[in-house]
Amino acid sequence: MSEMQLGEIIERLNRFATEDASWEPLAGALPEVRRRIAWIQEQYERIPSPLVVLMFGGTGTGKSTLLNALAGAPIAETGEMRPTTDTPTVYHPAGVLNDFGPAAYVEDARLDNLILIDTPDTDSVRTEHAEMVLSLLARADVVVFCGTQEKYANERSIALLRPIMNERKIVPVQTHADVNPDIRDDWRARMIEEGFDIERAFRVSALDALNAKIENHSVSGSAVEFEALDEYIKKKLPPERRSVKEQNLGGAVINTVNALSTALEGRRKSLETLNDRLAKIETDIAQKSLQQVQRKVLDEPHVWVVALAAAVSERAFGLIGSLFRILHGLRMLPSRITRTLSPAGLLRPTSLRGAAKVGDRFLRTLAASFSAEHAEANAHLGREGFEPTLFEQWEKDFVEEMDAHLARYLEPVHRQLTRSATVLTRWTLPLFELLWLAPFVFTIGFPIYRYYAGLVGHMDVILPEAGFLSRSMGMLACIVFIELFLYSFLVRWRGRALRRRCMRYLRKGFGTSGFGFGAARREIDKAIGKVTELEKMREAVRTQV
Ligand SMILES: Nc1nc2c(ncn2[C@@H]2O[C@H](COP(=O)(O)OP(=O)(O)OP(=O)(O)O)[C@@H](O)[C@H]2O)c(=O)[nH]1
Ligand SMILES: [Mg+2]
Repeated sequence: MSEMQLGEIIERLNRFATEDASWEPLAGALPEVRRRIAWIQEQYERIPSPLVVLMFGGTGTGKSTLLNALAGAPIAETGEMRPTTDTPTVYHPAGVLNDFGPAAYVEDARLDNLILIDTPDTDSVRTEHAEMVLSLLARADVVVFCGTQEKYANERSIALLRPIMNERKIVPVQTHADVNPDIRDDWRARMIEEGFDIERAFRVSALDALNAKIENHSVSGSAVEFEALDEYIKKKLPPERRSVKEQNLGGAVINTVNALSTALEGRRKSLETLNDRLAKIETDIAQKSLQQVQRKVLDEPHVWVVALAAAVSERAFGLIGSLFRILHGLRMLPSRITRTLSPAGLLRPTSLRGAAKVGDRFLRTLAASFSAEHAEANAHLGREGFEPTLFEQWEKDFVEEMDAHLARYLEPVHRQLTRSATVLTRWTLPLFELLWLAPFVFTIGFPIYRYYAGLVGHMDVILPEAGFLSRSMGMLACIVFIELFLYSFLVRWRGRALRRRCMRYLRKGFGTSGFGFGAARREIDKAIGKVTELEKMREAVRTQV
């Protein structure tokens, strides 16, 4: 992985981990991921700085002796007592910050881009030594794993390396080569079996090498391979420090992504199942709500007639119009007094908004009837690690969503109602007015015309016979009565037609979305999105490394 790709993937991983998650499996895994990313970013910044090589291993394996041999001077304490080292020795070139904590800092201008650190042991009775090693491991790029014939398969040492497998370059070095046979093949095989990536292993006598260096004669015999190790650590690795560190960081990124994937493995399927379950519950609620709303606004056709009649009487004019208005007012008087008109309130979208409105009360009662469905959804959500939604919150969301739903789907019905009322008043009413006005004008007007025409023409004037007025009035009343009856019938007929139309709108409108679980669904979608992102990241890491 190039440095740019590495930087990109670290940034991506960082973005992934910094977003807050309410989904428990992810939220539980994130703190550790964030800790790891902080370390990765810190090490990423240190790519150009000198390579940090750590002497690592059990007590008495010759770590301090090996460091001294590499330094060519007894800078670290060695000894027969176990353990010997309890303070690290940092052997470093000039210009290096003393930021490895409490340690003996030894500067050597001959070192080039290389810091060698002698650490305490991993396996003695002094358990704080292992802790010290652990904190130093966080800064190491290369681990020189010192082992003797007795200690190379030491579980205490391997246990410290396992969590950072492939995040540090590990170089097994068998010491005491002057007294023990070669165990490197077995050691290497064991390490590879554990999953470590081992490029090279050395076998040296640190003691012989150190003595040769101190006495200033060339190394020979069992110390010969020391020269190769010396060359490898001092000459080969420092110039390659970028690629060594990048490889380490690549390993850390892979491990982090893999750990996350393991934590969330197989969760996609269950998230999708959860989504399906919620969808089913919502469909159920939608259907039951539809039934309830239907019962409320559709099962009683008179509601529609009343609603349309109210809209018509608001616009009515003329004799028939005014009579219709009075008639409607009288008819509604009892229900107005007893306030039993509530269903008609549902037909007015505006009345659905705001608390204490007719629609709101109806919707609250409706919500309360879904407590079982709510509990079931909550149980499913809880099992998948989502925050349960409180009933009060759910009820509030449900009422809001239903309100919006009804407003949306009753909107066209309401428009239709207004249109019908307008047609019935603007076009039909004048026709009805004409129907009584024409006979009236003819009945009353013709005798009057004849009377005046006779006066002018000196003809015989025939006055209407007695009782003419009352008879015409009676006839007029009959006509008006029939018209009023017909008009009311028309309003009633249109009202029922509106009801059928509303039924169609509502059936279409009551889909499955929403119904109080919108927020939970968004959380699930977010979690699915995170799993997808993680899968993509895993794929990107796999192809780039
Ligand atoms: N024969 C032989 N003895 C060695 C070799 N390396 C170290 N020793 C001896 O082993 C003993 C322990 O060596 P140290 O270097 O102190 O071991 P260490 O790993 O630093 O031990 P701690 O500091 O306790 O962790 C010393 O007496 C060394 O002289 C070697 O390659 N061959
Ligand atoms: Mg030591």
